[in-house]
Amino acid sequence: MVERTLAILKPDCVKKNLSGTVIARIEAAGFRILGMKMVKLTRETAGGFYEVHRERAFFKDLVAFMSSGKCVPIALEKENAVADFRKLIGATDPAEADPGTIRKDFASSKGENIVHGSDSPENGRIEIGYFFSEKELIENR
Ligand code: FUP
Repeated sequence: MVERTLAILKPDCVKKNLSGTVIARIEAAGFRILGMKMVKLTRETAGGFYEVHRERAFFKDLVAFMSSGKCVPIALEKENAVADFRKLIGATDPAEADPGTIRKDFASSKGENIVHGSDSPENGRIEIGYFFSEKELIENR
């Protein structure tokens, strides 16, 4: 089934000048980019995005990190997009990520792990809506 998923190039990705490299891997894996923008999240916006983790011990650090520099949210579409994107990026902790995945190759820690990927088709749609209006999502090239 054709699905949508949200990628976010996190502040460590942008700061390490890896945005182009990561986007190239995403495109090479067959994802279509429906929308892309560069944003600097406030603490409030970052906290809202990760609301489900609010009670977790790492929440404060996560919000500080996600609001520490520019991010690039990217709305993606593809057959089986959610699972395929998570396979492309690898496990949350780069130490546990498979060889050849984006996090294995570029991430420095579980907290600073280069890229976000939605964990279900439903969350993909919700998370895309957090950053993009419907008219910013362009299906035909
Ligand atoms: P993922 O779906 O791989 O992005 O991972 P989670 O939704 O479980 O976590 C979201 C973000 O919280 C991670 F990208 C980094 C941060 N995190 C930590 O810093 N420590 C943890 O133990 C788990 C997550």
